[in-house]
Amino acid sequence: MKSQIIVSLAVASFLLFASRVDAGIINFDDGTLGVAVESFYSAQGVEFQNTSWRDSLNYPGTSGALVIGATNNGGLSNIYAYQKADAVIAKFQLGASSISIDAVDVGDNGFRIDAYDSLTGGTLVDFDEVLGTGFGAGSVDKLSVSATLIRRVEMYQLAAVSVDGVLVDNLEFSSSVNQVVPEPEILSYWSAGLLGLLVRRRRHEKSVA
Ligand SMILES: [Ca+2]
Ligand SMILES: [Ca+2]
Repeated sequence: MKSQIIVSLAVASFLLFASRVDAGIINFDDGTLGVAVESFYSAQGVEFQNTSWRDSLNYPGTSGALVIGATNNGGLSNIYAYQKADAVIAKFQLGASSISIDAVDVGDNGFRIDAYDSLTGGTLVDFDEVLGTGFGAGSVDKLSVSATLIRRVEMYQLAAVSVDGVLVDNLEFSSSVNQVVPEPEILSYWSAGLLGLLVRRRRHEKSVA
């Protein structure tokens, strides 16, 4: 009976810890202004490409002092402006089933997020887009994509009708349960528990023999 309880606890704790890598939120406020994000959030399962921290300008809808924008924006005079060829890219190691971001200050250049099923290339599995007016002062739009498996998202302005820019903040993502891969330390924790159980059982068998 006791060993059954221990097994149940081991399995329950394994599932509990495994589910922790199942979802995440990144507010980008732990970075450094002007620096490239790249692999800064790889422990949370996300790697960025052509992405740098930018000043949030305390615009409504942003969190804290920092947001993200394109490292290389194709030479546009506004560092908050970038189009499809210079998209901000996020790659998900485990694969995500739903992803959302806050697009702040989207004006008539619009903004779009494309979701793909591969780290490079692949098939477009979902997209979301928004179009504002003027320079988009005060606007806050949550863009979201969902699919069975998303490995990469690309974010960019739809058009360049003006020098207007956009601020991207608060990335939220979740993975479908069958794509959850436990971290190595969780596996070792779990196997140590099982080993302890086997030793106990042996001792028990010896004592009754
Ligand atoms: Ca932020
Ligand atoms: Ca704007």
